[in-house]
Amino acid sequence: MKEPQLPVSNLTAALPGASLQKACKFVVVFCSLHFCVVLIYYLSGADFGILQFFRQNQQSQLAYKQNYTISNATMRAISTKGRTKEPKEKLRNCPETSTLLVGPLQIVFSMHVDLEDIRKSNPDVIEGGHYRPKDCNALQKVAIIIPFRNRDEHLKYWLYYMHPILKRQQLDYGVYVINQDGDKTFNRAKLLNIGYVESLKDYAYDCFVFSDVDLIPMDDRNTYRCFNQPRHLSAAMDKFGFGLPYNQFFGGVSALSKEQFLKINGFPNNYWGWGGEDDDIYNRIASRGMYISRPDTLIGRCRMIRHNRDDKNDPNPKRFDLLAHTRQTMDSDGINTLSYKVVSTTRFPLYTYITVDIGLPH
Ligand SMILES: [Mn+2]
Repeated sequence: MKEPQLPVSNLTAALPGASLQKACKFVVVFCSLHFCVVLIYYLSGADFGILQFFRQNQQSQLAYKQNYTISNATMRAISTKGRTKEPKEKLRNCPETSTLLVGPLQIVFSMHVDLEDIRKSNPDVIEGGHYRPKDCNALQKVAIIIPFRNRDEHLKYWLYYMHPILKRQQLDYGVYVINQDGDKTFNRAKLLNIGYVESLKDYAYDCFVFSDVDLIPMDDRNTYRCFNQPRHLSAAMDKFGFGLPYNQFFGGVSALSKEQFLKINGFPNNYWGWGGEDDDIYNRIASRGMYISRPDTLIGRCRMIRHNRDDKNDPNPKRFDLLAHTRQTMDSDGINTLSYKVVSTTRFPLYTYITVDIGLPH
């Protein structure tokens, strides 16, 4: 015999009392509330418990993946098959040694160079003379600082040769020409200090290359970047028979990281006229327990544009006396006591030009 079917409503009604019904409703409401709270926490990115563990795990996998793509070229070659293209933000680091380098270069200063032609052949250099590689993350951010006055012809050669070299070196760089205003005694080291301060207002540079305007490397393997010791880049100038005039020579082109620069309180501000300031910088470096690193004399070859001594840049007669006391004076004369006025800043297509009033010798 068939059992009598009770209507659903009757079944509910048949349950013992309304209190149980309320309890069920409460459980349902509580569960949905709990679900909502968890969902909100998760979406807002709050880290707790198991979610945190999950995220850390994801990060370490990502770190591993990046490491793997940077460090192992062979494995990369194999793994690129069938791997989807990485989004642009996840560029791999540029290699330690750029593969675009060509080695020895012919450097001559006999031909005519035109700024507009240089600009046209370097369309990837952006206003102010900045460049960064498109297909990899540059290993260093380099500010190139050129102390300057009345050397427009030399600057053209510098820009003509240096932009292509620096691009092949895969650096994230900017070019700063620091022009001393007026026609009073020149002060190279003070202009270099100013270049350090002014370039850092632009961008978070971590390396500073200080270059005379008339020096060009003859080999692009001489990378304009920083090393674990202060670097003397113009290690074999043609002017000195492709060697050094003396072992402690630090003139021409040098590179210091931000840390190395600050460790020696920057450069002296009180060397007015020609000579001595590079030896003072050498003394500062040595007194802080650092040493000079250099490329070998073949890669470190460079050419200087021949020129006569500039006006208002006569040899500084005080330089020997000053040099004898670098250790005693370096903490009270340097980047911590630098004072100057910016007269104007102009962003040219191939360089940033900053004219500064540096005052007079006292
Ligand atoms: Mn010179």
